[in-house]
Amino acid sequence: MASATCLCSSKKESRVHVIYTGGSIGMMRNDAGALVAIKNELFNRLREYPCCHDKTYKQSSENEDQWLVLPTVEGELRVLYDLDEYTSVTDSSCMNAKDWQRIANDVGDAYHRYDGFVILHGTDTMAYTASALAFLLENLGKPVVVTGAQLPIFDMRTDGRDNFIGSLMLAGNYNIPEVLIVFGGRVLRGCRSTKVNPDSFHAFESPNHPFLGTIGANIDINGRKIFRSCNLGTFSLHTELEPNVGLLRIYPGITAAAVRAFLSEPMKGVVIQSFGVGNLPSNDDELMDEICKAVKRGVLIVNISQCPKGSVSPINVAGTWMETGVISGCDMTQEAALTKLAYVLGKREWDFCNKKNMLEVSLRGEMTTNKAAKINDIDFIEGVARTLHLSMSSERHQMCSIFFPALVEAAVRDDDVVKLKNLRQYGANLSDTNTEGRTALHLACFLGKQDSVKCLLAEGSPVDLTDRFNRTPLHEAIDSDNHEIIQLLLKKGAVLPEEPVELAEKLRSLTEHDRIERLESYRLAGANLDVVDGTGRSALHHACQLGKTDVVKYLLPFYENPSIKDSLG
Ligand code: ASN
Repeated sequence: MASATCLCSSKKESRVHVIYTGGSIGMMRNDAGALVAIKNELFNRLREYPCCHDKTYKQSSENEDQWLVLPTVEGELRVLYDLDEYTSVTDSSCMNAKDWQRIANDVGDAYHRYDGFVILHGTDTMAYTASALAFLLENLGKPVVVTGAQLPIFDMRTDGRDNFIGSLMLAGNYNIPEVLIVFGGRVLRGCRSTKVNPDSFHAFESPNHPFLGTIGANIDINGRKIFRSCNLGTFSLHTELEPNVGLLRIYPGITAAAVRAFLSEPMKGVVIQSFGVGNLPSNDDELMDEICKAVKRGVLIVNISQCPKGSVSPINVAGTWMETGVISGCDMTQEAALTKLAYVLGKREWDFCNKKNMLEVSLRGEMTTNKAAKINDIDFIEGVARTLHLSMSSERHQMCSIFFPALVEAAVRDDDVVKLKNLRQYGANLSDTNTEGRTALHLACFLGKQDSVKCLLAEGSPVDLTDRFNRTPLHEAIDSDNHEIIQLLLKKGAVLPEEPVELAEKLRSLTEHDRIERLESYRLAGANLDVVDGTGRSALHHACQLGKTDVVKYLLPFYENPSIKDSLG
């Protein structure tokens, strides 16, 4: 057993909730040998199978009749399980999004009462259900194992018993926070799985991701392959799925009319299954035009390959059709791509841009992409607080005072105003000074991050604060020759604090080095260009003396002081 994933606890029992939705696994044979569903029989029959229920075990539970108990396994917790049999157990080929939502709801309702879940399901659409559940069960912290069988669990020759018992062992003993498929001795990520064989006991493959483990003589879990989200929120259930989504498999000779019909209203999202690395018949202008028009209408189009193995590779795609706003589905299975699209489109709180971004990143380990979903700053702080077991507000306050400056600085560097506002709402003081007396506004002006400057000024950051080098945000804006930012600061009342003699010195130096743009920055910041130094000489005097023709041409119009003009002749 992989200790990294085994539930470490002093308890001796774990509790698993089994939901029987249908499929061959729970069917019985009638006299003619045909498979039939017999209502409410599964629980009672399992009770009579010693490998599925240990009648001798003395439970710690008061309500003993509710539970079945797996026989003891050396070194593992006793798995107690109860069973919820759906009233209309169904062949999985009859299931749809409503069934996925129902299962998700039932797991959500029971979430805090169990250590894990097993969903008994038909094999035909199992990978769709497992993928949908992976998205609907947000921030999952427990295993949800979907399993089924090619042959009923009560047949003499069956894969059902091994699949069922293996799933129970996994759900009750392992801390794998994922929706899994357990089938034929394989532990697969649900949203990476696909059914590849209607007869074999190894009916499922995970073509673009290694198995998470195997169940043979031992249960071996590859802890490093388990998906652990960056998002540190607690478990929540999302139940809305957009129904107007579809899978369009391209084939040689497909007509533009067929594509148009498929992409037309009310379709909101389509997964296109293209050829090879993501190719379409790009020589068919009419067909390609239909796709462009759909993208422009706001239909979200995700491109995946018909090849079960490998990934769409946008740079190798023939033509430029993906550049019109089509999203690469990378190496997603069709099941994951379709259910992800329905999930993302069902997120009413996300705007169009956010939905598109979410399709481009891996949310549950469903695809291989180099774009990672960014960890949210607030989740980061909460995560550190949890890891350090900080519960007192003084401790959290101290931790925040360490992290906030770095996070505010990072937000300014990215010119990310949303982040800045989130941080402020979470308690960060955007006007704080660092050890050098500098604020985020100093940095934003220095880096020329205009949106951050606007945001910080609107949040009341002091406009004229001097750091320990006597520099204000206005100095930073001047030194980066950012004229827009200079104007923003002046509007907020910034003034150049220079003494005339000091200013004259600076202007002289700029003149010597032909720094006309910097002279202009000073002028915009309110500097008098005709200010004179201790010897009564202005920048223009110096420019004339040094023969700096361009500087003279620049300075002349600003010279109001008649005595200077006189002295220059
Ligand atoms: N038709 C069945 C189903 O998907 C197949 C099975 O479970 N083996 O429900």
